Amino acid sequence: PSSPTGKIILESPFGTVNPVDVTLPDYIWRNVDKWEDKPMITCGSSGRSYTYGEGRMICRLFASTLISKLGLKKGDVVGLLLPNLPEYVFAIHGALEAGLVVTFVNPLYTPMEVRRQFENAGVKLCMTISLLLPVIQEVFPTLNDYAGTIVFGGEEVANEKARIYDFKTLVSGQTPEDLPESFAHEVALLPYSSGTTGLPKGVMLTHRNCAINLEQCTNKDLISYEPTTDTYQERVLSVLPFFHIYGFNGILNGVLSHGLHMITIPKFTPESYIECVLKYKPTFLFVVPSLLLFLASHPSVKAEHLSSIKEITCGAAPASKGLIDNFLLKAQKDIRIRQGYGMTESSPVSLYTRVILPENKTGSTGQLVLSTQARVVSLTDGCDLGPHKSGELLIKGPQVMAGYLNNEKATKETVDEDGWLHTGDVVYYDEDEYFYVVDRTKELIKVKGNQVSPTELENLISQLKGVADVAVVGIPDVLSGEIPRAFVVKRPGMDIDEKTILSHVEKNVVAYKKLAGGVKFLDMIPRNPSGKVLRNELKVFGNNP
Ligand code: AYL
Repeated sequence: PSSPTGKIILESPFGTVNPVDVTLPDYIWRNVDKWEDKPMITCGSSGRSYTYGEGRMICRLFASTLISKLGLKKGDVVGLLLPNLPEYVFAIHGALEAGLVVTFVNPLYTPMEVRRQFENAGVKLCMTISLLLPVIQEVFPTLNDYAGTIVFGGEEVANEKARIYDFKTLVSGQTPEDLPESFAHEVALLPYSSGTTGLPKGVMLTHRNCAINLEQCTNKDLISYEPTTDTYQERVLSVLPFFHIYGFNGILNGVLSHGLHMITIPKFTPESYIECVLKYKPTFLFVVPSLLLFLASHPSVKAEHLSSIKEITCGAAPASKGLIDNFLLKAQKDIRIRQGYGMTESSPVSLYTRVILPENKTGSTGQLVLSTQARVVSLTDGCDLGPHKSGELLIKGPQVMAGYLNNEKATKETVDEDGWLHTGDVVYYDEDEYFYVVDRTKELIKVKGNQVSPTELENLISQLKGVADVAVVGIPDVLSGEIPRAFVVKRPGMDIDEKTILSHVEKNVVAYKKLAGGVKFLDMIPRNPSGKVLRNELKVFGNNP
C-alpha cells in the first residue's frame, strides 16, 4: 500500500462510515423509541435505576432548565465533579443537548487539581454531589463568571443565594423548551490529556468526533451485542470512570446508542464488584488490564462468578498474552477477550480487535476501525516502515480532535499539517495489518489506565526548597502497569529526605499520582544538549534499585 511520496498508508480493512452530522445526544438517542421501557442505567450499589424513556425525558428537561432557568448560553463550559452515578447521564447529556461544552474531572481530585482544570477550561457552572460540595466551594467562588453549582441529591445543601441548586428541585416543573440546534461541528467535550509532553491540556472533541467514533466501531465484524428486543437486552458492567474518554464515549455512549443495560458502581471494591457480577449477571464487561488482572488472580473471584459473561473488552494500557491466558484459565469457559487501543485525542478508538479473532493474533490490539488510516514511522529517521518494524504510530480519521484548547503550539506538535495524529506510541503491524503496541516514546505515565503527567509532578516537587532538579518517570509495576518514581538532585548545602517529598506529593494530588515508585537521589539528571530529560536512561537506572 505504498504511495509515490514514500509514505506507506494503511487503510481500515472494514471500509468507511457514512458521514455523521448530528450532535452526540441526537446520535445516542436516535433509536430510543425502540427501547423506551427497558432499563438504561442502574447503580449497582444502591439499585437506583432509570429506563430509557425516563432518561431521555430528564435530559431534555434538564437541558431546558440550563438555558431557561440558569441563563446559560450555547458554548458555555460546565465542569463535572461526579463519581459514576446513573445521574451522570443527565448531567452530561443534558448539558450537551443544551449546546454547552463539558469538562470532567476525577471526583477524588484535590482542590488544586480541580482548580487548574476548571480555570483553564473556563468553567462557569459546576455539577457535583453533596459530599464533594466543599471542594467546589474552595475552588469556585474565585472564578469570574460563576453561574452556580448543581448538586445531585442536594436538597439539604441547596442555597439559592449562594447559587447552589438541587438537581431534582431545579428540574421539577420544567417544560421542554426550544433548544439550540445544528452544532454538530462544534466542540462538545474538553477532556484533559497531557498528550506527548507537558501538563494536561484541554482536548477539543466535537460532537461529530464523538458520534462518528461510535459509528466507526459499529460494524458486524466489530460489534457483537445482540440487538435489544422485547425479550432480550445485553447487560454491561463497567466501573471505569465516565470522566475519562474510555468510560464516557467508548463505553457509556456505545451502550446507550444500542439500548443496552448499563450497570455501574461509584466506587470499586473487590466485594462490590463481585456482588454486582452475581446480582446483575452482566453479559459484557469493559476493563483495563489492572482490572483483568484482578479478575484473573484475586482469590475471591471464582470461575462460577463469571458464568454470565460472553465478552470482555480491555483497553487503555497494554494487556499481555500471558494475562489474557491466565484469565481464561481462571474462567474455565470460552469468554471472548477483545482489545481496543485509543487516545483521548482520537475520541478515543483507533484500533479494535474483531469479534472473531484468529488464535494466532492474541495479544494484538487489533485493526484499524472504519475510516481510519495509519502509518508507522521510524523513530530515528522518520521514514515509513513496513510490516514487523517498530516505529511511532500516526493516525488519521474523522475521530481526531479539533486541537488542544488555547494551545496552538501543542496542537501543531501533535497533529501535523496533513492531519496525522502523532500518538507517541511505538507499535508494529504484522503481515495481516494487525497492530501490536510495544512501547511509548511520550513521557506520559499510565497507572492502572489513568494518565499521570510527569511535568505536573516535577512542578510540584520543584516547589520544595531543597530540590535543585527533578525528573519523574514511570517504572514497571505488576499491579498498576506503571508507577511514578522521582529522581531528585538536592540543592547544595540543603538536606531534603524522601519522606518530605512523598508527603508533599501525596497532599496535593489524587492517590494514583503519588510516588509509589519512591524517590532516588542523583548528582545530576541526565539531559540532552537542549535540556530534555533522557527518560529512558532513568528508566533503565530505575530498574536497578
Ligand atoms: P488516554 N495497549 C497499550 N497501550 C494503550 C492501549 C492498549 N490497548 N490503549 C491505550 N493505550 C495507551 O488518552 C497509549 O499509550 O486514552 C495511548 O497513547 O488516557 C494512551 O494509552 C492514551 O491514553 C478503547 C477505548 C482504549 C479507549 C481506550 C483508551 C483511552 C485512553 C480502547 O476501546
